Amino acid sequence: MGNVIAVDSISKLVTDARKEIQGARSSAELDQLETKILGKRSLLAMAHRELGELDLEQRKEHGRQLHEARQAIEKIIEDKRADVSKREREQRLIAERVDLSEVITDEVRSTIGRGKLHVVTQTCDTLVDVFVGMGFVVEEGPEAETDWYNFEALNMPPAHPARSMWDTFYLELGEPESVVLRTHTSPVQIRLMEEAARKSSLPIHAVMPGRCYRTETPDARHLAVFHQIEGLVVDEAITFGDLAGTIETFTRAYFGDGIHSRLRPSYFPFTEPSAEFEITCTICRGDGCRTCSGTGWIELGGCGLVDPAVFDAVGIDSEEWSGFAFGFGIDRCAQMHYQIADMRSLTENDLRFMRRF
Ligand code: FA5
Repeated sequence: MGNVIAVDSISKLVTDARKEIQGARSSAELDQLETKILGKRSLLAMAHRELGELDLEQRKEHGRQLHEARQAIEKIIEDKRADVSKREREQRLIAERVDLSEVITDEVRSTIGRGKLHVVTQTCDTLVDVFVGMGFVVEEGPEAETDWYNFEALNMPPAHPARSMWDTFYLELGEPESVVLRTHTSPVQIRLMEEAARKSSLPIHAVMPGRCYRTETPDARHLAVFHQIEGLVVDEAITFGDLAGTIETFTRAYFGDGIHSRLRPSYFPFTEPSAEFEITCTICRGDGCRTCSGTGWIELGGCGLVDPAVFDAVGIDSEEWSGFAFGFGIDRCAQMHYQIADMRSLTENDLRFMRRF
């Protein structure tokens, strides 16, 4: 019978294996034992290989016994592994336990880096605070928008040339309606006005911060994913003077003394008249420098009086109500406020840069 393990030794093999396996203290040790007992070079595997030397009857009987032994050992290993894993997990939980009552002294604190909010989030929070202080409420809308909200209700029917002002990411094209990643926060205006018309809950005084997307190649003043804050006021007898006054009040409150705003005629399909609003360049404080191309002014956003066509689209009577809207870049604001030369630094997650704010 060559070297084939004797039948009565098979049960001893299982007994010995059980003893060894029971003694294992870790998953790693168990893995090693599994290879030793069941692997290619194990006694069991050798015995299997030598079965061919036996006659048919013996081979059958011996083969069955070896198979049962292997199954028994596998089961012992499986049970032990469950046991060991459970123990290892308990030990890990104990090791990783955080003592929430532990007192951290200033000395210890100064040695550990503490996380903080991203500078764009900080800027957004401050902008919102300023507007809330001026009596605005804060609203939000979805980032994936239908064509209706992003374009059509904003007085841009399909094929309107002004659509090309916004390089658009399309999520779904066509039927029943295209879905886009919003190119600006202006669709939230439409949602608010529709809701107010439905619930007869005018007037509206709201700001709407959020993320926007454009298929633009990032450069020092543009990102493909950026943030805007939209403002909307719908009330009785709103004038362009109300808009200009709101923007100037905000500019002084946020940027501080010496920084002013000015409005320059512009075009947006959803406002009439429309303007771009600019603030005193925070780098040269109006003297003229490279950043502001020598003009002393930097463009922050667009604004205007709500176009009656937009009121019609959302079901608000433009004879009774009037309003203004504005929208500007939060990243652009952060760039101006902290004098960040290249806007792309905001997305590169370089800790040396992030720690400045
Ligand atoms: C708009 O997006 C209009 N929805 C603004 C508006 C709202 C007009 C309400 C009238 C009434 P515009 O495309 O110009 O307009 O963008 C406004 C501001 O968003 C820009 O001045 C800039 O500050 C910021 N912005 C625009 N594109 C980017 C970009 N790719 N990266 C960073 N900031 C951007």
